[in-house]
Amino acid sequence: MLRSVLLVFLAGGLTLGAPYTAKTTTVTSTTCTTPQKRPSWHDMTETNKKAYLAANRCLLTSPAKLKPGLPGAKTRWDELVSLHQIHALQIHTTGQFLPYHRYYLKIFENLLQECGYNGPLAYWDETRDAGKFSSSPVFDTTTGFGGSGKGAQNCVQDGPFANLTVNIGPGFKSQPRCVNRRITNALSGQCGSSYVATALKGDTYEKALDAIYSGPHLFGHMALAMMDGDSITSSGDPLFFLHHSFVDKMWWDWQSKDTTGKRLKEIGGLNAQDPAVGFSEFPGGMEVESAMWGKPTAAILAATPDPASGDNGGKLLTLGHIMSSGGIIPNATVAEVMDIKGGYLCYEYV
Ligand SMILES: [Cu+2]
Repeated sequence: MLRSVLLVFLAGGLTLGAPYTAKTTTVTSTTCTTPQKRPSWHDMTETNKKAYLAANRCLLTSPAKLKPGLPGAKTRWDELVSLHQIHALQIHTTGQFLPYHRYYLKIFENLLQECGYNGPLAYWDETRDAGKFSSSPVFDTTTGFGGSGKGAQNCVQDGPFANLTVNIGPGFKSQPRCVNRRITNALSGQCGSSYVATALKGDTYEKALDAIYSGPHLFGHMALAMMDGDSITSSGDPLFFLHHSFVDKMWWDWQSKDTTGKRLKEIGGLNAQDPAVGFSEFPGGMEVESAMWGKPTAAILAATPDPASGDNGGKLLTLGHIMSSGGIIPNATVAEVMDIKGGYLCYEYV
């Protein structure tokens, strides 16, 4: 199958029962009167583009801060990637996929602020570049992320992320490797507007979730093959956050399509992967995937949150589910991230 050939995925043992005490969430009472505007990268000011890229580079070259540290993390950037790694089996092919990645973008935004960037996050309106990703301004060498990688490892060799090292991944390993990607224009065709429209047609959260996940989200990953196309640690490439803001926008567009507000409270799915399914895009379930990619190490399991945190011990995701960031920002509930203009979050896509 095209998908399984082109995209490398892994999964390992289930993380149920890992020792972890969830902190109580910070309940916010803030209101959102002037939401920050998140532009497509195409429309971002050149000043903000350069400052945004510089802050990403700063995180990639700053030492890790968390105590106790996250497994394998040597830089502040590694901490962000490690967080994705330790949550990998809870936030893909589960109901948590959309809310956790929305929260993950907030964590990322806070880290950029540590490095002096106070502008908005940007998304990549991939519909504008569908079928011809490689000619997108996103890959500019001075006002973008640099282009497709080169050599056997597909290391990015131009732009702000050339010659930088990420220490998390591949999969559940922690090994130094370059920021790498490989652009395949043909696969990017399915990030086009007709595919996005199709993905947003579902009338329930779970239908929209599945269609976004296995549609433009997955094809974007396949077309970019960030960090070897590894779904556990693809956030090692800063480009990940532009793609996932696009994914977040798709969810928001679906939520906003219903004007009754019903979709601001609608959630569903599991809070952790079903081992028999694993990553849905890589058929065979967790055991097959782990034969190729290994399983979470003891250190990763020890750092992994209880997947049922806030869900009353059940397997189904609820609005009360508590999401955590390893201490980078306060925990948040799924309920808090449902509305991007709800107070805890305050932004809009333009
Ligand atoms: Cu992810």
